[in-house]
Amino acid sequence: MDPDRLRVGVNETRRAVLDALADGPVSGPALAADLEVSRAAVWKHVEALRDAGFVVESDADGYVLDAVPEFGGLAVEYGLDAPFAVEYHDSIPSTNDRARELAAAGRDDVVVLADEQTGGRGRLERAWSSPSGGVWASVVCRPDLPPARVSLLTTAASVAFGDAVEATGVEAAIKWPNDLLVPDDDAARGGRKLAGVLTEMEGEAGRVSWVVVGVGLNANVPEEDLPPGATSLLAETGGPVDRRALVQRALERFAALRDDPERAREAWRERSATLGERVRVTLPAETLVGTAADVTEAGALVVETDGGERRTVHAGECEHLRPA
Ligand code: BT5
Repeated sequence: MDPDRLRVGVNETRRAVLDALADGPVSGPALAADLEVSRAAVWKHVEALRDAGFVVESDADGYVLDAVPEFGGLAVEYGLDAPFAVEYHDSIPSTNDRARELAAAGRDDVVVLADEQTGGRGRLERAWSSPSGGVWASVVCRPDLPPARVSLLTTAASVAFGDAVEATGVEAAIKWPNDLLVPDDDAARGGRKLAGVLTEMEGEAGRVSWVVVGVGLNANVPEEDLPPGATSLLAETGGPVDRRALVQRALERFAALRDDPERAREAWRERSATLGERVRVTLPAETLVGTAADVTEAGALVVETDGGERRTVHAGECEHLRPA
């Protein structure tokens, strides 16, 4: 079987039907001939698209696509200029858990997307609140990277979602390593948390087998449904945002940046709330206090400590301190 068929999986024909509908009226028999499936199969796919919220009219010239649903897997795939298939769930325990299953089954470039999570996870098994209305998304990648460079994907995701947030008119800064914040006057906090990234991977002998990059973004979620210190796009803009456009923009940007580490790092620096700040970084065995000087191509933070050392940290908790 051709690898592209495997990659896109069961939705491939449905997506082909959708793409054909997008190009204008097309008759059922013509579509069946083009896609080398039966007319009954075309009809079944059109019905499934209607069930998913697409408005497909049929007139004398054939099927016409009149409207795309607000959110959902095919809604995000439709018009997406990036190589991802999207599996959507109204509610799921954790998109990262589902993405890990798909990764273990050999899938690549699949996004698991949910409106609500009932068991969302942060780092270190912390809970992640994921009420309905959010963007809870996990991308399965199979990059040709050594494990030490996987945080490049976290960098790319933070920048990509930061850019997509900014397109809604909300300012978003990255707090190393994985938070998107809306800046406020509370310097210690750095801002209110809008999104976080949880990257998980499996590999052996210096080679990554798969990576799951999970992003939680408080989109159309009321602030009162979130933990203290968090904010949402709904709270910042005063109205719901177009999650379909936001996810498409983020996925397109992520696909471009993961292939261009230097650009990802540059964009990260520009969006950083951490660089130049006094920080305290808590590592398993010690705590560093100093100035956040740079981020490496692999996504590690370079800290100039008060003791005059230059240290590179790959993972840890980072707190922004008030200037001395
Ligand atoms: C993170 O962890 O920031 C990574 C969050 C990743 C969530 C996504 S959603 C899609 C995918 N599927 C999953 O199951 N997870 C990923 P961390 O840096 O450990 O931050 C966790 C802390 O943020 C919690 O201890 C709370 O204090 C706070 N928090 C929890 N829910 C929040 C929310 N919705 N918005 C802002 N802060 C939150």
